[in-house]
Amino acid sequence: MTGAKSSVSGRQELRLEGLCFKFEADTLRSWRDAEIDCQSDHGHLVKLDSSAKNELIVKFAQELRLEVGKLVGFNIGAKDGDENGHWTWYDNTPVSSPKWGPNEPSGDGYCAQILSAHSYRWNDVNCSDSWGYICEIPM
Ligand SMILES: [Ca+2]
Ligand SMILES: [Ca+2]
Repeated sequence: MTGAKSSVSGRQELRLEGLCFKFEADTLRSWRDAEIDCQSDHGHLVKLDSSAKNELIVKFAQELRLEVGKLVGFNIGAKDGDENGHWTWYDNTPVSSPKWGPNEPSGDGYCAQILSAHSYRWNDVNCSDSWGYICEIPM
């Protein structure tokens, strides 16, 4: 899978198959505030519901090369809001192909991100912590 890339005022964008993925690395927000920001663009936090899509997003995150000297994380759309160990997307569909990093989910939070320290595999994290995030917006 490949997609067209563009940069718009500090945001990195990747377009693919009717979707625009916006990588926000500079403005850090909690999971909920990030989702609200995505909704203001008529989207949601990214739904990584296939391996191919996950790989595309991870590859793009790695190419941003933001990890030099700093821990970089992007919140994604998976959440376990009712804290029962079953992760879901914004539309309550179950997360069927999670790409957790080593020893994750470690139980230290109920929101998911992709984390540089895990080569951008998934990490469960405290929903109140502020991180970068990735929105998925239909074009
Ligand atoms: Ca749940
Ligand atoms: Ca964790």
